[in-house]
Amino acid sequence: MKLRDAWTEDKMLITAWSTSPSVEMAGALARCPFDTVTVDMQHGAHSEDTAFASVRAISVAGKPAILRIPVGRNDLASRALDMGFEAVIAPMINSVADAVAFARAMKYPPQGERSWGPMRALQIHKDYTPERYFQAANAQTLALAMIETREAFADLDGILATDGIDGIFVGPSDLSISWSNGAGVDPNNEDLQDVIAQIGRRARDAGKFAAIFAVNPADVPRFAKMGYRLAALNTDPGILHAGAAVMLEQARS
Ligand code: 3PY
Ligand code: MG
Repeated sequence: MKLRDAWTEDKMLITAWSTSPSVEMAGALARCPFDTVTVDMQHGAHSEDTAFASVRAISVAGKPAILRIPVGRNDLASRALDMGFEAVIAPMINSVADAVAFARAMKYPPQGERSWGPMRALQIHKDYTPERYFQAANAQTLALAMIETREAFADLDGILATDGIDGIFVGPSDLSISWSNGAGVDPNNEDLQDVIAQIGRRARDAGKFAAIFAVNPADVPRFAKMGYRLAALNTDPGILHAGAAVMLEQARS
């Protein structure tokens, strides 16, 4: 398992974000120079079939894989680890109780209540025997709790202090909706930037990883200065459009 080791080098990692229910596309993203690929089952169109096949396609390219589960699907969090994903992002963790339930699904006893059965993970993480996997999994797999509402921000210290939560992942779009009491969605909202900076700083102070979704490439170095060490860079259709725009501009010039 590679993600935690890469992260402890204290460099900004950038993840591709796979929303198309295509194993080929997830594999192609992994062959691009991203550090990792996130498969999105919350808003992305991935099914369990395409997500679980994607983890293999991503690992064949030598990259760690992350899964975002749908809201409250902690059963899928355990299952994602069994399939070989190294990290799970759980959306809408709005309270300590949400964080505890997610962490318990992610960690083996005594820390949590993940049930044993990582047979597919062992095919992907070939360096591990079952016993070594059991000993390493709680420390190596990453539980990332999404902070994307006012309620989550109000409970941030408790969420950060939750045993088994390895880091937080900020969702700026939902946070902007919550922050404006539903007036609109604007992930670049100026008023939010101080809040985003504060979340990054408080996560680092608590010894937890800070991650965030970046709509624009220029946001990534800005977030790095705030202490974030993982940024998702747009989504697969966004990457396709941006690449096509650059290629077509050159082709038509
Ligand atoms: C958000 O910005 O709300 C997200 O969930 C990013 O994926
Ligand atoms: Mg969101």
